[in-house]
Amino acid sequence: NVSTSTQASLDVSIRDQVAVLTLQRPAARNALNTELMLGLADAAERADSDPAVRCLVITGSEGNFAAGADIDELAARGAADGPGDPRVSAWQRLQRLDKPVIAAVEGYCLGGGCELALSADLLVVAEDAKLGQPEIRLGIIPGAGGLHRLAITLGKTRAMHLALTGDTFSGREAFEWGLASQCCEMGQALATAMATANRLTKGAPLAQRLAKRAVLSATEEMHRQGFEMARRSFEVLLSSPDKEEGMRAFREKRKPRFGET
Ligand code: CO8
Repeated sequence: NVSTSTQASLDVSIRDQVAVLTLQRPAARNALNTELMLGLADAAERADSDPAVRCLVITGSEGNFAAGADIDELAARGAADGPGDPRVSAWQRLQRLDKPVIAAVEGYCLGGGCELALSADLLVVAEDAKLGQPEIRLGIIPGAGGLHRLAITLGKTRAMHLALTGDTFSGREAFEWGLASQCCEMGQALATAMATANRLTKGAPLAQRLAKRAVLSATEEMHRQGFEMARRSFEVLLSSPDKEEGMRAFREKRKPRFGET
C-alpha cells in the first residue's frame, strides 16, 4: 500500500461508549487539511449528540498526532478567505462540544495539531512527544487559540518564549508544566486516554457537562475577544510577504529569509 501526502481520512469507532476519532494522513504527519478538519468537526458533533457516546478521544496515527494545518493549503490562502471559510467554522465547532474530549498525543503535535490538543478538555501525552507552535518560523501565528492557551496555563514568560521562538517542548515537559493531565511511555497514549475515558463513561453526564463549562468559564471564556483577535491576526498574516517566504522555504526545505521585501 502506497500512501501519498494528499490522502486523508478520519477513522471513527465507538468502543464502550467512547468515540475514538483517528486522524489518518500519515504521509503528511497527519497535517490537518480541509478534508480532515471538516471530517473531524462533523464526526465530533455527531458523537457529541449520539446518546450511545459519553466521551470523545481524538488521536493520530503511525506515531504522530498532527504536524499542523496543511502548509500547502495555507500557502494558497490569503486574508480574503475570512471567517466565512468552513475551515474556520470547523475549528469553532470543535470548541463547542458538551461531552468530555480527550486528546491522546504521540510524536509530532505542532501548529494547528498542538492547538487541537490544547483545546481538548484533557491531554494525555507520550513523554517523548514533540509539541509546539512553530508558526512564527513560517511568518504567521497560530489561529486557533494556541498562544492564549499556552499563556493561560504557563504564564507570560514561558508562553512568550515559545511564541517568539517556535521552540518545541516534550510531552514530559507538557505534563510537568501543567498543560497535559497525564504522561505515559511512548506508544501508550491511546491506551492511557481510553482508561481515563472509560472512567468518565461511568460518571454523571449532566454534572460532567456543567463541570466542563465551569472550568472553561474560569480559564477561557473571559479571553474570547483575545482568541478572536489572534484569529484575525492569523488571517492578516496570511497575506504578508514573510508568510509567502516562510511557506516557500518550508516547501524548498531551506531556512527562510524574513524581512527582505
Ligand atoms: N502541512 C503540509 N505538509 C506537511 C506538514 C504540514 N503542516 N508537515 C509535514 N508535511 C509533509 C512534508 O511536506 C513532507 O511531504 P513530502 O514527503 O511531500 O515532502 C511529509 O509531510 C513528511 O514531512 P518531513 O519530510 O518534513 O518529515 P520529518 O519527519 O523530517 O519532519 C516535521 C516532520 C518536523 C513535523 C516537519 O514535517 C515539519 O516541520 N512540519 C511542519 C510543522 C509546522 O510548521 N506546522 C505548523 C503549520 S501552520 C499551522 O498549523 C497554523 C494553524 C492555523 C489554524 C487555523 C485556525 C483558523
